[in-house]
Amino acid sequence: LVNVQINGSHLQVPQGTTILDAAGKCGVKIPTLCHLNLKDLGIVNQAASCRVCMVEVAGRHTLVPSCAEKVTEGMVVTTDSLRAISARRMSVELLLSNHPQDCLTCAKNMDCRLQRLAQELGVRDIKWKGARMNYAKDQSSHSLVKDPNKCVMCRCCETVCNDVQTCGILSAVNRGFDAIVGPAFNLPMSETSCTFCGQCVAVCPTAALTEVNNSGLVWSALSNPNRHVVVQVAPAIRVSIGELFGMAPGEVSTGKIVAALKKMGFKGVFDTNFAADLTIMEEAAELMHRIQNGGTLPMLTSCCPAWVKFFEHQFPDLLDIPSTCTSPQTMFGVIAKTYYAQKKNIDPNDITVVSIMPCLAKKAEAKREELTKGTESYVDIVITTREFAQMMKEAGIDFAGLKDDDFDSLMGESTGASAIFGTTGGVIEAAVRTAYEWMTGETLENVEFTNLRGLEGIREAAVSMGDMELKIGIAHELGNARKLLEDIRAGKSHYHAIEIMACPGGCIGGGGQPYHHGDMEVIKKRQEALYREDKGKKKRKSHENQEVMRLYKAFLGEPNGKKAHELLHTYYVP
Ligand code: HC0
Ligand code: SF4
Repeated sequence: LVNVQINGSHLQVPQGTTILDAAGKCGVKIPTLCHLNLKDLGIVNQAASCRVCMVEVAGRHTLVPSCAEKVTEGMVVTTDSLRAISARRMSVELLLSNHPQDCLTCAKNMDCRLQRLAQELGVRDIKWKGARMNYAKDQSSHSLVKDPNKCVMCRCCETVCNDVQTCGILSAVNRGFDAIVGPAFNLPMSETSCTFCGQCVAVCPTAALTEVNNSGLVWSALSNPNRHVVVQVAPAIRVSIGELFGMAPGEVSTGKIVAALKKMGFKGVFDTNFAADLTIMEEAAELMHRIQNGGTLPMLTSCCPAWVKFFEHQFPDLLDIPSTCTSPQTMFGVIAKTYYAQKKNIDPNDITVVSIMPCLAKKAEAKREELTKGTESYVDIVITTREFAQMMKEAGIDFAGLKDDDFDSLMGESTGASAIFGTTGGVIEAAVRTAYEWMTGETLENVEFTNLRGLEGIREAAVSMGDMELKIGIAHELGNARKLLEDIRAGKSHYHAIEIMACPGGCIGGGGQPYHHGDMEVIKKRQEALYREDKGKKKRKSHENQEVMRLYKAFLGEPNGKKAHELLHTYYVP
């Protein structure tokens, strides 16, 4: 332990602690901008570039960045001297002098760390006026918008993209005044190997990286009397959206979401969980088929679109191992424009399918050529949890005060198995519940496979199914996925099935979720809520979903059969 003194308080901290963390331990908050500490991953952004956390250390002539400087025995630190405060304010003023000051109309208004710092440090005037960066916005992708003029060079996005996701899309380009973080040669994002996971957006302190906002498209569809607009809500939304209305992380608000969507004028309010049960029917059938017929193993889950992009870009030699099932989002769109349209006697061309997803990659997924059959799209508009919350605010909906309502029928029923899709480990647990009963012919009494649960980056478990041991691997975050994929490529993988989700914790930590600033406690609360949802359901296996059963009987035929294949399966392109 090391003895230090911070603003007059004496404390002992372990060797290697930064001044910033030591100060936090004695209740002294040092403002930061570029600092990002993903504690659970052991990843810290080492940029120390913003110079906002400067403090005085006795005996040193210059101020030091507290995020990078480690404490030493007997160190005496002052964080609130006039010199430290002035230096901090000057750093913020310098950043602002080269930053568009359009806060009122900025996508991050009230959610921007630079704005908050300016407010907390009482910046009232910017002494430096002069040239500004003048880059074009990159709006080349369906998922994210990059506005380099708002880049403050904190390099949080770079840390996440390189160290967590191992995608290596973002790094510092250009020098001096023109320096920004972007892809090599400042290529448009759509021309890079970006997976659109959106984790860079999730950690960007300003609006240099934001989602493509589609809420305007939803409002115009809703106001068009000729459109029959239906909506689906992903599993992970219900445990996070409350956070944007002052509710605690993990409070479940399914009924309020339905009530809000009905108020907004959707003609059908449906559940992606219904489609998740449908996905399990297809995926479990495909897994069984592969096991029983000597097909390619391991089979990888394929519902996470950032993960799909990742293996297409990085492992083009392994395109035969992912399941061919499309995601629940896509399956929902397909069923809405075929079965639902028929049942309701509506021309599919008059239906607009809106998805509410915790994910930016889902926006790009909806536009994938393989999933749109030419020009006709199955999912028309995708908005994130954040965009949905914003729309409710625009409409003056008092979310927390809404009375619960129920999803509409035909595509509204769901089981506990689908509830857990939103967390890492959930999809494979759901698949195992169904595969177990189909492979053994026995009833599965205890549906909770707790050894598949948790938040470690890579997990594994074996499940006995009659005389077979099903070996399962699970990874979340793409860097962890890469390790499992490299083992497969090297012929060293012993799994039958692998679940992969690109974001920390799975969809509950998606790039479109309320900002959690790398706090895994928030993710844990959302995860616990999903498992509570599952526990509270009478039916907890996807094949017990009666609406799904009726869909097969009346329309699809057999799981993994001919029609199901035509409509619900896809292929991958390198
Ligand atoms: Fe997910 Fe999904 S579970 S990817 O995380 O599989 O986004 O919530 O909607 O499609 O169901 C996201 C969440 C989904 C899909 C489902 C899957
Ligand atoms: Fe990297 Fe994901 Fe951001 Fe693309 S979306 S730049 S892969 S972090």
